[in-house]
Amino acid sequence: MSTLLHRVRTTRLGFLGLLLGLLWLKTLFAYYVDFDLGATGIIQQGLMILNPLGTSALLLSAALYLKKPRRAYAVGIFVYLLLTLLLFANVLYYREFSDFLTIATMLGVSKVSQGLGASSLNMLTPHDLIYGFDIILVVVVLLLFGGYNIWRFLQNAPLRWPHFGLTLDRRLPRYHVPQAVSMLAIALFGVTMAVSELNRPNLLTRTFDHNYIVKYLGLAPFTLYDGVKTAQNSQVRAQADASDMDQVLQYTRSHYAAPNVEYAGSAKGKNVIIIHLESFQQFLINFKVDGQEVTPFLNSLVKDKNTLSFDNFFNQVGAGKTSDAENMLETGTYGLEAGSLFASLGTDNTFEAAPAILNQKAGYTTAVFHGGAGSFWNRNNTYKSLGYQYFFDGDYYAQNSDQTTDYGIKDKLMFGESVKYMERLQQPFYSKIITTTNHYPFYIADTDTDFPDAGTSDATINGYFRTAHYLDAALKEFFAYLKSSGLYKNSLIMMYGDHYGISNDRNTTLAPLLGKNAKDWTSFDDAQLQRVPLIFNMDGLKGGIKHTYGGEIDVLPTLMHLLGVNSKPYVQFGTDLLSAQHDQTVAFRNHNFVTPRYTIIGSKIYLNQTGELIHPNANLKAQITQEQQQVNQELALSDTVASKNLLRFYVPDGLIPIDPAKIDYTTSLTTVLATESQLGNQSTSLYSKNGNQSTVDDFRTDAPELADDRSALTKFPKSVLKQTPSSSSSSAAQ
Ligand code: GP9
Ligand code: MN
Repeated sequence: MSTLLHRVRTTRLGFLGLLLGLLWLKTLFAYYVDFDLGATGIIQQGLMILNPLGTSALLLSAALYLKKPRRAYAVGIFVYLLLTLLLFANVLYYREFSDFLTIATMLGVSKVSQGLGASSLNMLTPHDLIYGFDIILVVVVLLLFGGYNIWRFLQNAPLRWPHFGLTLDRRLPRYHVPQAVSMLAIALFGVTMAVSELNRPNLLTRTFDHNYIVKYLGLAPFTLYDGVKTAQNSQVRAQADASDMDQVLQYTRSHYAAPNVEYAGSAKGKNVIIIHLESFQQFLINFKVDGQEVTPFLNSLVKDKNTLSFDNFFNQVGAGKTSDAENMLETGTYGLEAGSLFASLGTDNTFEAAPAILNQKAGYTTAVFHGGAGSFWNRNNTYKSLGYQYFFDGDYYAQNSDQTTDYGIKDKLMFGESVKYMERLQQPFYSKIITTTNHYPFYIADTDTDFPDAGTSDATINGYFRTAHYLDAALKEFFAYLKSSGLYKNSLIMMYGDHYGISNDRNTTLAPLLGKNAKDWTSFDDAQLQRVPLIFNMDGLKGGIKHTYGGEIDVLPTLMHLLGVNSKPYVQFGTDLLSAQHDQTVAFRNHNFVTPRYTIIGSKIYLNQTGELIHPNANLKAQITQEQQQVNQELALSDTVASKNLLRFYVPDGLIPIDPAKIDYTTSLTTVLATESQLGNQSTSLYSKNGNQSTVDDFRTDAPELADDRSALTKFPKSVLKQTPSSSSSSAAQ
C-alpha cells in the first residue's frame, strides 16, 4: 500500500493511474446512481463496469508522451478535469431530460437545447459532492495555504506551497511505456466494442438509443460519436437552401393523388386509435398451426363489414425497423438509406407530421402509448419534433419483471393500463399504441398463452406464432373495451404491421409451413413475405379487402383523406391507397420494388403470379427501367429532404412550426388532467363525458398478472403524478 502511494506521489504513471482510478469510480457511481441504463445480465454489467477504463486511459496516456514534466502533469490534470466535467454535466442534464448531452445541445444549436439551464442547477443533490470531492479538497487546501502564505509573507517568512507530497517525476517514462499504455487502452476499448457488437449487433449503425451506446461503450465515446455525426449533418445542411425544395415540390405535386369521394371525410372528427402491431406479417392472417388459427380475432375482424383492409400492403423499412415504419406513417417520407432517421435526425429536423397537422388543422389531441423505455429509437426527442403533445412511455406503466418482456410491458397489460390515460384525453384524439410482445426473440410463457408450438427446428419461428396469438388475444380484449366503454363509436381504429418478424435467413425453415419447398425458395419469396397488415375499422366504414398494392409510405395521405383533411399542401411521397390515381409501385429501402405484376430484385425480374424469373423483351425492359428510375428518384428526394433538413424552408398551409422545447413528456399525465379540470363541463374526454367516472372497469382481461390485483389499471404511478404541468404544454393541449 505504502509503495503504491509512493508511486502515485513520485511517478507519472502512478499519478495518472490515480486520476484514472478516480474517474473510473466516479463514472461507475454515475452509472449506478444517476443514470438509468438498465443493464441486464452479466455481459451488459461487465461491459458497463469496464467501459470507462479504455477511453479514459487512452486520453490520459497523452500525458506520458510529453518531455517537460510540468506540461505532462498539466495535461493529465486537464484531461481529468475535462472528463469529470463531461460526466457531471451529463448527470445534471440526465436528471432533467433522461438523456445524454449531445454536441448540438452543448453548442446550443439543438432545437431542444435549453442545455444546462438554471433548472438543472436546482436539481443538485447532496451526493453530487462525490463528483467533485477531490477537486474541492485540492482547491480548499490551496486556498488555506494561500491565506497561510499571505500571513507568512507579511511576517517576511519564506513561503510554503502545499505539494501534497507530490514530486514532479522528471524522468521520461521508460522506452515504449507510453505506447504500451495507449495500446492497452485501445485494446480494452476494442474488446468492449467487439463484445458490444456481439451482444447488440449494429449498435452504432442503428444508433437506436443513447442509453445503449453509453451502457455499452461509455460516455466519452458517445460524445465523440455524436460529435462526428453532428459535424457531418451540419456540413450537409450548411449547403442547403430554400431552392433545394423546388425539385421536391415538383415531384410531390405531380405525384399527388386526389381523395376518393366514396371515402373522403368518412371518419371526419373521429378519434384515431393506431395500433402498432410489432413484427406482424400478413401471412399470419388466417394462418393455422395444428388446425388452430393464430389470430382468430384479427381474422374475424378482417371479415367484418366495417373493416377495410389491404392484403398487398408492404413494409418498406430499412435498418431503422420500428422507427422507420413510424417515420413513414407519421410523415409520409422514407427512412434513411443507413441507420434510423428517428435516431440520427429526429431531434433536430423539421417535420410536417400527422400529430402537428391534425392538431393544428383539425383540433386533435395527440398522444403515444409505449410501455418500454422512452429513449428507445430516440422517441423521447423525435415525438416532440413530430408534434406529439403527450408521450406515455415506460415510466407511466407498472414495470415488474414478470410483467415485461424485452421491449416493454406485455401487450394485455399495455392495453389495460393505457385505458386510464386514454380516457382522460380531450376528444377527438389522435393516438398510437405501440405493442411489443410480438418481438424477437418471440418468447411468451405458458401461463400467458396455451397456443401450440409449431414444432419446427427453429424456436424463433415456433415462438412467433405464440406471441402473435397472444397479441391477437390482447387486441380482442382492447376492442371489447372500446365497445363497452362507448369509445368505439367515436373512433377510427387503424392497425399496421411494422416489419417482418421472421428474417430472411429463417424463411427456408418457415417454407414448409407455407406449403412451399425450402429448396425452391428464392429472394422473390422473401420479398412476398414483406407484406404486413393494414386494417381500418370504424362503425359505418365501407369495408372490404382491397388488393391494391401499396406500402407504409402511402398510409398518411390515405388516413388524412379518411379524416377529411387536405394532404395536398404537404410533402408526402406516398399516395392515398383508395384514390384512383394511387401509385401502386412499392419501393423498398434498398431500391428493389414491387408492382402489381412484377417483383424487381436488383437486376432480376420476377413475375408475381408464378414467381418465375423472367427475361423481359425490350418493351418490358424499358418500362421496368423507367419504373426503377422513379423509385430511385423518389428515395433520393426523400433522402435530400431529410439530410438537408429541407422542411425548415417550407411552411405549407399556415402550419405553425413545432417548438420541441415547449413539450415536456414528464408532465404528460398532469397536463392532461389539468386540461380536463380547467375545461370543466366543456371537457370532451371520455372520463368527463361519462359523468367523471372512469371506464377502466369496462376493461376485461384474462391476464394472470391482473387476476387478483387490478390496481395497476386504476392507479397512476406516484412518480408521474408529482410532476407539475408546464403552462406551455397545457395550452398546447387545447
Ligand atoms: C421497442 C420496439 C422495437 O420500443 O419498438 O423496435 P424494433 O427492434 O422492432 O425496431
Ligand atoms: Mn418493430
